Amino acid sequence: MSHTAIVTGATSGFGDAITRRLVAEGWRVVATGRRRDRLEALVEALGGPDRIHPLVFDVRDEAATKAALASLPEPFADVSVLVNNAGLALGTGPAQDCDLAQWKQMIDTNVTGLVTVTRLLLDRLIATRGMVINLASIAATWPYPGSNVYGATKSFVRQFSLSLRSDLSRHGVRVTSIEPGLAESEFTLVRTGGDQAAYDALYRGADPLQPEDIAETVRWVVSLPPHVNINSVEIMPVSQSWGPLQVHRRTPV
Ligand code: NDP
Ligand code: 8X3
Repeated sequence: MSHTAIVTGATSGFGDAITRRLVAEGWRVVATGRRRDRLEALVEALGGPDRIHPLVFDVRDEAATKAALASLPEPFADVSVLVNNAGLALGTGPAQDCDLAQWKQMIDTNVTGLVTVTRLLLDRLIATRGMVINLASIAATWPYPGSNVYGATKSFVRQFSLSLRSDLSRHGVRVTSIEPGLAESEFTLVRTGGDQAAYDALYRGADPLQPEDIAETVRWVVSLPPHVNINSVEIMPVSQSWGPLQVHRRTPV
């Protein structure tokens, strides 16, 4: 494996923390996202263009994604670790109240975008006997009211990760699905359309996971010897656990 990783969605939250952690561990990182100013700030913060290469594209735009990945200069082109982190949730309401455009944006980003980046990099990952790390979610496994399409996109990511394993193991390529629970990041502001009160209420008193916890998990996964594959990692803050299944009763009973 070369020591070059690509991290999608590096402009905030998990992707930003993963990029910082990998660079601190001596990796070269291609950091991607739509917000150029944030990527430029990251390059500045992490010591300049020798260690980190910014790549601005929207994962929903196949042509732009293809052009961006084809433009990578050496040694950044020699990617051996792909961290598919870019993604989002939009909305918290029940399915019957949801906006179809938001559903499609989640599918286009979390599913189609992730698949596009993966397919475009597969030859390089096989050539380097590399690794794919996908950011799924506990919502892939544990549905909750309002998880509807978001949860379904993450189920896709989880299952795609396991299926990729079956195709790639003969090439020595490892695949891991990381499935975090409650984690504090801009994710919740994006999901709620910038509702700071909802953000504060969700995390208050919960000691949620922090992006650095996910970065530490990625560091651990990439540091394991080449014969070891972590298939999936489900991570929650201690404060989060399972409730009873809900029962909706007719009224009057
Ligand atoms: P953030 O909102 O902080 O970061 C999301 C990142 O995704 C940003 O860098 C954003 O970059 C990028 N992104 C979103 N849409 C696109 C797009 N169309 N093209 C390119 N990049 C895009 O969220 P988190 O760091 O919390 O989330 C990262 C991943 O982890 C997501 O896949 C999320 O579903 C998952 N996750 C999050 C959890 C949480 O509770 N926070 C828990 C479990 C999983 P930009 O806007 O610059 O394009
Ligand atoms: C984010 C975690 O529980 O909000 O994927 O769906 S959750």
